[in-house]
Amino acid sequence: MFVFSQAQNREILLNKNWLFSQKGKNTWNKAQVPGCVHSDLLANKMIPDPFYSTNETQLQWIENENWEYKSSFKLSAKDLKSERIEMIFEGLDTYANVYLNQELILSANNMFRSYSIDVKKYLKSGNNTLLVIFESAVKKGKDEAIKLPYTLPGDEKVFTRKAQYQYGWDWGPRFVTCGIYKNIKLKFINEAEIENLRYDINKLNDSIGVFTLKFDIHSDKDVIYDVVIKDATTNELVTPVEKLNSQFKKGITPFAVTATIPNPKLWWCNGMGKPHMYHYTVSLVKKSGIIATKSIDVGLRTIELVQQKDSVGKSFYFKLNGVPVFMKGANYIPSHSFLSELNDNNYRNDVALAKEANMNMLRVWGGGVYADDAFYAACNKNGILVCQDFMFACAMYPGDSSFVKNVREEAVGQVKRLRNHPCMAVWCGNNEIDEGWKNWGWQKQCNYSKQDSAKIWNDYLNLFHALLPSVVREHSAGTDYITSSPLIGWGHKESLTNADSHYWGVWWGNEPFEVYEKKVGRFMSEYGFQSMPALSTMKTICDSVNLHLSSDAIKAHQKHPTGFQTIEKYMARDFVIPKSLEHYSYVSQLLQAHGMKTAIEAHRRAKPYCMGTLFWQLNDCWPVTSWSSFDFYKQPKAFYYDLMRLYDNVLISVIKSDLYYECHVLNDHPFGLKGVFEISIKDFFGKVLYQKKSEVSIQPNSSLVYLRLTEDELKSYDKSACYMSCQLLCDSVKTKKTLFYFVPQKDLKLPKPELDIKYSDEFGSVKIKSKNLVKNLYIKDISYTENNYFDLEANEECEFTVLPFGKTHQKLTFISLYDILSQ
Ligand code: BMA
Repeated sequence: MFVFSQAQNREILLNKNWLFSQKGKNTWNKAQVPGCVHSDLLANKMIPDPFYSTNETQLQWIENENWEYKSSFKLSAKDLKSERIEMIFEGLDTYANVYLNQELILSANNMFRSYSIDVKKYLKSGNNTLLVIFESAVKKGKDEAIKLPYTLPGDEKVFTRKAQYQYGWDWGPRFVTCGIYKNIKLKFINEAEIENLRYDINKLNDSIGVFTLKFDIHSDKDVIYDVVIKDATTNELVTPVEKLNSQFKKGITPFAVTATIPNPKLWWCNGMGKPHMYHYTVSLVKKSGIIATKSIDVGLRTIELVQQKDSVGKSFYFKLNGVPVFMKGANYIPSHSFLSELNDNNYRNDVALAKEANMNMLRVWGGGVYADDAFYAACNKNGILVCQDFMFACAMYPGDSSFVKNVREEAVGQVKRLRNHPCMAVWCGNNEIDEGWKNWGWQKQCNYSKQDSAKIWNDYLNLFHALLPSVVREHSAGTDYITSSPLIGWGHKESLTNADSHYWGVWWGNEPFEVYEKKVGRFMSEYGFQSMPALSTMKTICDSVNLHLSSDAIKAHQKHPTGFQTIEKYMARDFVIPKSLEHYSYVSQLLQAHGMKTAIEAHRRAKPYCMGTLFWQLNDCWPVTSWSSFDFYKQPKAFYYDLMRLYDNVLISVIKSDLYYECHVLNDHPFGLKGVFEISIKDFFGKVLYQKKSEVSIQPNSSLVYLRLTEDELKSYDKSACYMSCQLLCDSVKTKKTLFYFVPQKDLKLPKPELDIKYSDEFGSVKIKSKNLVKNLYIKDISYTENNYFDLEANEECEFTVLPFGKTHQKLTFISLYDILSQ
């Protein structure tokens, strides 16, 4: 048992006592750190809610102003005796001049970097002042843009290393904010420090795991310490005895210890096993006690992106611990327009929702931010692999030496920060820039000369083909890197035979959902369809008078230029267009769910040709109509609930081919399944018209076609009044039922639901039953339960736990597809 040494290093947070003012106005108001100017203006009631109604438009002036933040803190003479004192800025957004006691100590220009400054010589005993002046990123960007002889697609935003979505996106508002968006700390250093704690896996198989823990010891003087490395779970010493007592010269000394684990527990992604992690602590100890201590989680796994030429093109799949795994997941954007509003719990919650939906991969998209540590920690813990973009998206970036140097610093910092998270599967240079340059007409639109084009492309190659992969190689050796996602635009047939694919022929190209069945690539890393958020979410952006599709408020929360027209065009194909906004939102969600089901089932049926499906997009950054699976307030959409079935390891997928109705059973489990498969065709009142029931066995990681029915076999049934119910009953795993309808939703002859609802006061439990089929039963205004928007078969009872009602329980209200078809 060691005690901490008196002299050990310590940190204080400098997040208190901040005031802010518009530069030049000298009117100081309270500010939050971490925070940003928009949140501070709102908290001081100086602006209206940026997310409400059309307020976004009237708040654009903020981005053109400079903003000042100031605070003060006291230090004692004893504090100043520390050998070194560092001020650490974990995140400044973005162009920030920092003055400590009126001396300029930092000019920051990258929100993705953290800065550490030796400030001892500027500090004094008593009161110290800090002033941070943020210059308008928009103006700075524009100043840079005019220095170039050509225009870069992406305008002023590409010159600034700042979250690109802040400049507006097709799902996000334009709020180019600024501020101290992460902690500021002051660190008093008297003793050595442990830096760059990391590990390399040297050997890994079922019988042995060998890895090396590495770190640097940073000391301002020559010292002798015990370096105590312990397994935090068993408390066993890992440092070999001969290495315990070591001498360190002034400066930075690398230290490494190799550990061996017999029969290691591997880190597995969700659905494949447990995401096991080993925990270690590293401490520097001398007689007076512990000088410094750090901990690290070690996830023993190998991950490899396999891109191999084959008879069709080139594969694109991940092997985890040597096993090819089909990736099921989504694209992740920042969960708020104002990043400092997010805390660790928000990140954990997003990852938990991904896990509950049976995902095993998230792609952190390049137009947002490298997520906070809490996000990656949650991914490690929940077995969610991460496909990580560097923060560049849909634009061309400058290539001058100061920009490139800035990017290098950013990349080194981020790669070092993230390299030891077992969730990290691959780094990707950017989002859709290769595709944009080659297919989106930029070169014509911007009227480039041959030389301009050559220069811009060369700058691209320098960043994404040279600099970034070299940083990954240097600081995270062994981690895969791809230059751009996707490499080939969706208009080219090679996009379906090589590399990963963003398929936007549905939505952007207006192609019907059925096209998803044909356009299946090797790894579908983007595709998607919009829907409206729930009415309760829309109520937060306008009053009841404006709750209609043509109100300015609702339109302002749709950022795609033809978003509502596109939704309606698709809606008319399969559904009846509803009259009220509430019904419209409900049907838009069913429509999205229908489209995504078509895509995901096709991707999964195409395994192993296709080895992954990541839809666009998991989440939202404000209340908006978008491609998200759950909205800004974490209200799941209909599609989200279906993901639990679509991404389950066992999926039953029914399709209509030219000749047959086929029922596929897909098994992603690494083990085989035995069970009874039951298919029934039923009418809407529960009468069984057809049934097949038999024993099946499905090999590990494979699929089978269980049944083919011809049109002829079904000709005696009214296909608008019956459906197919398919279920695999297995002892070893619980599987989900799939219901298949033969005609478009608008043609279904649905009966009026006859719901029998039983409330139980105590536990908030509700039992619902109906005499006939209820299609897409949506229970309104409840917080998340494990199911909603589901089909309730005739005489089937379902039970829910909703928020406890207590004695005064409020009656639940519902919408079902019948309400729309009968309107
Ligand atoms: C994808 C993304 C985003 C965009 C989305 C929807 O290509 O990379 O740029 O928001 O399409 O249009």
